[in-house]
Amino acid sequence: MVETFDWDVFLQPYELAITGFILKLESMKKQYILKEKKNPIELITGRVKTPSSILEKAKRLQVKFDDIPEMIQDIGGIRITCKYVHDVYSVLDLLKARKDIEIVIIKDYIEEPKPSGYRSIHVIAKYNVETIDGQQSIYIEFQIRTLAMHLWASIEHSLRYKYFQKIPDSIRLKLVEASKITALLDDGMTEIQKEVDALGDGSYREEYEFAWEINSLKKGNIWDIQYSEKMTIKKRLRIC
Ligand code: 0O2
Repeated sequence: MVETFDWDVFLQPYELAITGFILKLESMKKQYILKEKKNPIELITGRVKTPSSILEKAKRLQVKFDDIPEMIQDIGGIRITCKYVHDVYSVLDLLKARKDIEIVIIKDYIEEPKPSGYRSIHVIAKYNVETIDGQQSIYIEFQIRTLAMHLWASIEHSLRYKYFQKIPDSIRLKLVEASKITALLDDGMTEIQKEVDALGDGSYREEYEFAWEINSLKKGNIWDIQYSEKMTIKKRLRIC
């Protein structure tokens, strides 16, 4: 059964969903920038698990092959990275307000980090994909985290692979300590942001943050923005 299984056909709706969602979220980010509102989204990435990674997870969780679509709920994953912890919760609210997904589970590993030290918010949602055979409901996992949480998770994730999921105790303990430091870093950054907000005159702050976003546009981070829109914004800020 597994040998003859057509993974391309199976994974196609997930690829469609992830590509589509990245676009939708990039568009939200663009709207914040164009409307000169505080943008909580820093980076949006996505991936579809490989067949070997799906099978490895199914084996680890003792999930039968036919139950994979129902039981492995992170085959399609979207990761949203933010600057501040309060931005993470703003993005969570944005997802909650969306009509095109049905949220099934929210796991708050910021409020309660995993024993490994992992911190993030996971949202499992149902999403309907239009296929030539009609609508297909699939699960997507959204991971929302700060840049500091992401730094820790990326390093820990690669160590898990290096040590085949069995990180030596001494390193595991150091990772837990490092995770606590990233939490302190997040708190420290929020403090700084609050102080800047309290000190600064609002118009200066917005202008500054807007200029920062425009810089991102110039660097091509938001590549789908119309050239004419870019020029209007640049002229307004006199950064042409
Ligand atoms: P990849 O390469 O990202 O696909 P559960 O604990 O089962 O109730 P959870 O945590 O949502 O719920 O599920 P799971 O299956 O443990 O983890 C899903 C994904 O979350 C992982 O995918 C990781 O991306 C991330 N993750 C969860 N826990 C950790 C952790 O302790 N460290 C790191 N670095 N990432 C974690 P995959 O399949 O591991 O890999």
